[in-house]
Amino acid sequence: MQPTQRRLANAIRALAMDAVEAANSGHPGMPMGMADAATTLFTRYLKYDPADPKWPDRDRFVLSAGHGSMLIYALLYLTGYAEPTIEDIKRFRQLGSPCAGHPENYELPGIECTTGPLGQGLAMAVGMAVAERHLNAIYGDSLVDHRTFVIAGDGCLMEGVNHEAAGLAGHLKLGRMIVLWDDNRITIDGSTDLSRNEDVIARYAAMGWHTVECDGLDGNAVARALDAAIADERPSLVRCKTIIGYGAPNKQGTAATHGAALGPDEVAAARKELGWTSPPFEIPADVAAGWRKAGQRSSVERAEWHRRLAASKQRAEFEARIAGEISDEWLKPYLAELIANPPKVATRKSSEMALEAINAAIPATIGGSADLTGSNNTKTKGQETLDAGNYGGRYIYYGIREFGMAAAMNGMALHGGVVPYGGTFLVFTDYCRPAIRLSALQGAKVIYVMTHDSIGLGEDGPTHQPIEHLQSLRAMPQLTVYRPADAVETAECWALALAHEGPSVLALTRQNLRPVRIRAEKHILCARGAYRLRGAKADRKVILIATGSEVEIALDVADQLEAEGIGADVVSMPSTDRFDAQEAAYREDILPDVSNREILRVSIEAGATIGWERYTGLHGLRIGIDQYGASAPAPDLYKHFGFTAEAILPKILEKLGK
Ligand SMILES: Cc1ncc(C[n+]2csc(CCOP(=O)(O)OP(=O)(O)O)c2C)c(N)n1
Ligand SMILES: [Mg+2]
Repeated sequence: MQPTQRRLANAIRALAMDAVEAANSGHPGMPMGMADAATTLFTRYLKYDPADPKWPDRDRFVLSAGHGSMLIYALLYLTGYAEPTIEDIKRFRQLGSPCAGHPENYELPGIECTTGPLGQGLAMAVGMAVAERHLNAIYGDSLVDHRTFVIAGDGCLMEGVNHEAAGLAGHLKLGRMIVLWDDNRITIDGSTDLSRNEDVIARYAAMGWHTVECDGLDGNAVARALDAAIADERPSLVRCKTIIGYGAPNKQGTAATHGAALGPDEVAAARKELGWTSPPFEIPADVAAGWRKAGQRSSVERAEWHRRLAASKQRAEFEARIAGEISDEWLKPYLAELIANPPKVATRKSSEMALEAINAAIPATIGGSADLTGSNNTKTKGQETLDAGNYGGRYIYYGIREFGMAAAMNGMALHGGVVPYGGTFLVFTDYCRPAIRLSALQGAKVIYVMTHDSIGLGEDGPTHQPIEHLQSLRAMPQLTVYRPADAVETAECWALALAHEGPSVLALTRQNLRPVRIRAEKHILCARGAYRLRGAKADRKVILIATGSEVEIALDVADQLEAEGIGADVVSMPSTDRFDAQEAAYREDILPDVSNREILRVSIEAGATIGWERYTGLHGLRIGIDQYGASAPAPDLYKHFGFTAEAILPKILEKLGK
């Protein structure tokens, strides 16, 4: 006899209880409450094949309520993915197990994105749904035709980012996105009545979503709701009314099941309640077979898809897109142009110029800005708007939704086939920060175009002038920060960002800069992170280390030092991250023995000085700004805060004892 849907769902409940019990840590309530809805989704709707977790035309499933990670681990195991194994599940939340506390995309191929920071899964799913429609517009239904499903909790729908994400999805009419809301009316602190009285359904409806409600504990009711969601052209919110910890007779419906082991007595009582007689981590043969069969549902469809791909004229191009192949052919001729005709422009303008070449050569890029298109210089000529009327466009007006934009870009990058870049002011990386962190953690190839990168932005004043931002972003692991000094460095940094697997931040100026790279070079000098832009002429006593807009000031300082017979190297350091990754001999050549007091090291960057002692040594000199800026024209601010050769020179001479 076929196991009932409820019996299949109870396998999820049992594994969730058992794994959390073994770890004495984790969240059984959410998987137990949503087990029936998830079973309906994975046995009757979701298009996926455990034999090929990366099948490009699979439906995407995002567990936005990432604390319920045992739900996805149980589903992957039961449907027949190679990983996780039951041994992995037995070691849930232990060192070395891919069944981490929250789902990590780099641990298991079946996990589309890292979730746990509530709300961001839903927001990343919006990006996945955008990427799907965009690629569909290019490659057609025969190659790209899939949906994006999300399970979100009360928490995901309270976080502010859900508003940005849902607003964007509604505007873009992402009808192939379906969110199942685990409406259990419980969060950690207790009832949602403690903190929420809004009408979530009305809110989503107001943003252009289709909404439908169902009993989330009744698999057939969930199926009817999903049918309605699929039939509607708008994105859908499926309200699944559930009971947290369903099946645990004494604790269900309470916050006690949210994030703690149920305890042996309650687990035994739940087994009785659910009619589940198997010992921990054992799945009865009929249930295991039922799940395996569900996992094979799409195998024929996948085979047919491969036949269509093999016959497609677009096959090679499609495969290259999905593999993430990026041409760098644009770079050489473009650099030659710059050297022939060095422009005196802001690096935000240099970035736009580089993008003209990049967007023409690389069809995968999708640009955008959080309502600062004309300031971030992110839109190139002929770049069409990506919207509900033209999914084939390559420029997204994200609106004033920095966090939503960054999270959507993560989703786009993780979907594959597109390379998203998006802009705002560098100071508003604070608004994007939780998503930038997830870009870094997940290794998502997202390029952040962050302009107005210092007090040099001028009159907008301290609220808009980044101070601590550069150093705080550099502190983030697996994120590469670039601050180029002119058009040549900007082009090089763009090329490096495009070639890199993970995320990059480009910090770019509002104000015009003098070209500092005026000779043709054999190598991409920025690849080393820092390089000697100009060597000392007199006996070297000083090394000036500068980034971005301050490199031209360092050159002026060096001129004046040399005039006094003091030799000074000028090191341009567009990326501390890349410099730190160079071999010791190279680092030593550029910055010999930092403890050596014979040479004074001076850092010059119009931002926080914290961290620069790493390159100057404690005895070095750090020229920066450790206070908030001010509102005035940029040249006045540079003078006021001491960013002129005239102000810096005496400080160096004093340090040298002259
Ligand atoms: C951004 C963020 N804030 C806080 C948390 C900590 N946290 C994890 S689950 C949770 C409660 C979520 O409630 P809900 O989504 O209703 O999940 P349920 O209790 O129903 O499983 C909180 C506050 C988090 N993971 N992410
Ligand atoms: Mg809840």
